[in-house]
Amino acid sequence: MRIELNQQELLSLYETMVLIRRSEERLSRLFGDGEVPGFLHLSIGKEAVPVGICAALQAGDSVASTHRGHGHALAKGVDLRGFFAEILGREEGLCRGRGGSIHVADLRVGMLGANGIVGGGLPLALGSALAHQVRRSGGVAVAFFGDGAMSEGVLHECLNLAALWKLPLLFACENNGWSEFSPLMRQFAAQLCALGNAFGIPAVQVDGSDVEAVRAAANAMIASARGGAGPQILECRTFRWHGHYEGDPQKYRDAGDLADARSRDSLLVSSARLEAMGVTTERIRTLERAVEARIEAAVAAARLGRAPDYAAAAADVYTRAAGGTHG
Ligand SMILES: Cc1ncc(C[n+]2csc(CCOP(=O)(O)OP(=O)(O)O)c2C)c(N)n1
Ligand SMILES: [Mg+2]
Repeated sequence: MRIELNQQELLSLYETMVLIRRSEERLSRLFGDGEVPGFLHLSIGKEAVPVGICAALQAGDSVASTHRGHGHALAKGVDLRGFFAEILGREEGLCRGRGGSIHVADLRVGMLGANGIVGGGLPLALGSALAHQVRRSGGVAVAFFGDGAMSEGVLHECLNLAALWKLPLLFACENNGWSEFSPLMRQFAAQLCALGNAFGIPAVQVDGSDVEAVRAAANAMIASARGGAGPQILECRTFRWHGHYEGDPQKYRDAGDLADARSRDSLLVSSARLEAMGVTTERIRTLERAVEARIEAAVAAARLGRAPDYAAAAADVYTRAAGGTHG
């Protein structure tokens, strides 16, 4: 499935993919230098999935993410400085430095949050889709999830409710074939598309390295969901270039698998298409350099940011209900 994007549209998608790739490469180095507190899960290799899907969304739509959520946040349009400040644990961060990489959220742009619980974003997106439906907002919610969530009961429950209530919800599976250190075939006995059939939910598989193919499929499915046709499943076959987490020695993975992962680089797929459309290499490099400069500025600003005040660590964790007795 393909729709013709013009040069400008494809350049814009390419720019966001470069933003995600370079941001994560920068984060990898910052992590190596001890500047990132906590764990870091990078999405290098699957940039085309969030970019293709979020390009098909409107401003009022919402997305729920996973533990590998940097691409979802950036593609949904969170502020880059707030993003780096958050991951570096600064008060100026999107969640005032309290969430870090695995809990980046910004409700102002419909980014409901990265999530440390496998499958945890699914019911959040389901609830958001229900809110869109009840409020007649015309909005759609997207639940990003990995293949690791296929065997979680919560996916099956969400498929059921979404189908039953005809919710405007896109189930966006990022199938990279790995769940931590185990291959998919050791974890899930069925096929996601077949699971969709069981619930009467249309399901499509797409090459997750081709941003145009992802966008075309997402466009059609999101338009159907928005139009009242109920939930849709988009399974994107994609790759995880890095380890499960930064620092993972990947002893469980052989060289052939890594080479396979790198063989379909979404950035190369799209830059080759751009060049075939007549965009010069120089124009592409200029765009990349501008993105890199934005990232360096965001890192520099984050480094100058304030560490959260320890005394206020519990602020926003508990709240007192008006007139209630619960602390
Ligand atoms: C409910 C739950 N079970 C187990 C874990 C531990 N865990 C963290 S990430 C992960 C693998 C997730 O794989 P997948 O969903 O395919 O995402 P990927 O890392 O491949 O992007 C697991 C099992 C968890 N965080 N939550
Ligand atoms: Mg996976």
